[in-house]
Amino acid sequence: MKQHHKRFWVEHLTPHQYALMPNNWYKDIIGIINYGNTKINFTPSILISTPVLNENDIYEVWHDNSPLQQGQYANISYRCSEKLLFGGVTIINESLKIATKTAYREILALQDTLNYTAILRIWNYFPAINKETDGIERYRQFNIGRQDALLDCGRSLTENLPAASVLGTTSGNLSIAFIAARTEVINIENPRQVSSYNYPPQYGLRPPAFSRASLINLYDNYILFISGTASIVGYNTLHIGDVVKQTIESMNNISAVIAEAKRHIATVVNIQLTNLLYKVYIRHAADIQLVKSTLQNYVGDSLQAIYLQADICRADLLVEIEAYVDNF
Ligand code: 3EB
Repeated sequence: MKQHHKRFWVEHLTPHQYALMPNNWYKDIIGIINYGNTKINFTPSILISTPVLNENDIYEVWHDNSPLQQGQYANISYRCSEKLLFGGVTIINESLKIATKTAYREILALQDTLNYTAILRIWNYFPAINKETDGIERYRQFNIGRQDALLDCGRSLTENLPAASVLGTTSGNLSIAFIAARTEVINIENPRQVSSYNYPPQYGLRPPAFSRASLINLYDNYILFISGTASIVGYNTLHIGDVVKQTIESMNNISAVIAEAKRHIATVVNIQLTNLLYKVYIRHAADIQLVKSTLQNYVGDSLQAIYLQADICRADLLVEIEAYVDNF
């Protein structure tokens, strides 16, 4: 994805590749998600303890080739351009519910203060996602904090919701990265899946709040962020215990999301499975070869993906896949 005629793009770099970049390369970075162990010296960046499978750390570097400003707002470090705001926030609090509520209130307040109309994409990470404390699973505590913040800030629980991922790390605190935009965002749902905000109460009394993808026209090009996507049809987990079938079902869902994006904007002909940059979260590191070969069969030789070990937000999910693509 390293194509410098683009005004907005992302690339996945190893620490070695990052270290070799020339000095003038850094100037258009709007933010970095730092997967692995070693914290890099860049602001904003967030360190996410999801082991990178069979590799070194990976730096997910987001570029915006227009004038950037850097700032700090409460716990959020950010950079912004005329069109985009990239923020990173880590909150330390014994209560995950309070940490989440704090982070989201700060994010929504910053978005309002700087006048970015919508959050395009948000990545949420915290340890022990499937662990119950005080009789409630931590993913559900996160959902309570997120919904509380949306309500406190007067936001809809069903509209203008970002594409999102929520994954369990091996250590660290609640860490969130987000991208907000001033341009209108098209929120995409998946006709094969019940919308997250309509999940029945068996998945938590306070449902999740995210859209399946977000599509915007940025610098005269459409870009699409696909949320973390799993083996869920309707609202049920399918293929319990079968990582290969879960991978195929996740890809069937991503295919449906792409078709839905084309239903909204017919001209996005280059938004195709073969052009996506994938991030694959695998619960059991030992499953990587099965997941990788299944994806290679599904997508073909052009597959571009990174593989991280992470816990998924339902204990019966073994794999989750997110993706980014532009229409160039
Ligand atoms: C799902 O479809 C799988 O709570 O923001 C994926 C992406 C999932 C985002 C969220 C949850 C979230 O329900 C889990």
